[in-house]
Amino acid sequence: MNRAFLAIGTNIGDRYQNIGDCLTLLHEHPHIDLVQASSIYETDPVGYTEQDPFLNMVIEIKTALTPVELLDSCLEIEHSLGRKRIIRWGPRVIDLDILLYNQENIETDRLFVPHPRMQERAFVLIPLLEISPDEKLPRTNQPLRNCLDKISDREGVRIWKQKNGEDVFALFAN
Ligand code: A4P
Ligand code: MG
Repeated sequence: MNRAFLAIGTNIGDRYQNIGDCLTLLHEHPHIDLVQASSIYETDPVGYTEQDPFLNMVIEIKTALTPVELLDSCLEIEHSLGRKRIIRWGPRVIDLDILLYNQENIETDRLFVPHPRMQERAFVLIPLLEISPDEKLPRTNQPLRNCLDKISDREGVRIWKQKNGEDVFALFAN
C-alpha cells in the first residue's frame, strides 16, 4: 500500500457540501482508504485575489493505485462534481491535488509530485502539518515545517471547522 496526501480546495457554491461529496467519492473508491483528515480551513485566495474565499483541507490516504492512476481518479472526481453544477466550462467547484506520494519524486508530462507550489502555500502547509507535523519533502529531506516559517500569509488561513468525529470527519479511520 502507498501513502499519499491530497489537498482539497473549493470556492464555489455550497463549499462544505462540495467537500463532503468529494470525500464520499474518495471513500467509495475501491482502492482508496481514508486515513486522516485535517480540520477545514477558510483561506484568502492566493494568485487571483478577486475571487471568493476558499475552504481547504488536506487528507492522508492509503492506496493501491499508482500515482497516475490516482491522478486519473482525482480528475474523475473533479469532473463528476463539476458536472453536477450548472456552470459549463466555468470554474471547478473542487480542486483535488496530489501533494505527496510516499517519498517519491515524480516528473512526467501529466504529473508533478510533490505538488510544485505546495511549499509556498500556507493553505496547504498548515492543514498538512496539522495531521503530519514531521512531514518532509522528498530528495532534499527538508522538513515542511521550515517552509511554513518562511511564508508571510499564514494569517490568511483560519480554522473554519475543527476536526471532530462527526459529519465528513466520520468517514476517516483516525
Ligand atoms: N498535475 C500535475 N501535477 C499534479 C498534482 N500533483 N496533482 C496536472 C494534481 N494535478 C497535477 O490541474 C491541471 C493539471 O495539473 C492536471 O490535469 C494534472 O495533469 P487543474 O487542477 O485542472 O488546474 P489548476 O487548479 O488551475 O492548477 P493547480 O496547479 O491545481 O492550481 P493551483 O496552483 O493549485 O491553484 N487559494 C486558496 N486560498 N486556496 C486554494 O485552494 N487554489 C488555487 C489553484 C489558487 N488559489 C487558491 C487555491
Ligand atoms: Mg488542481
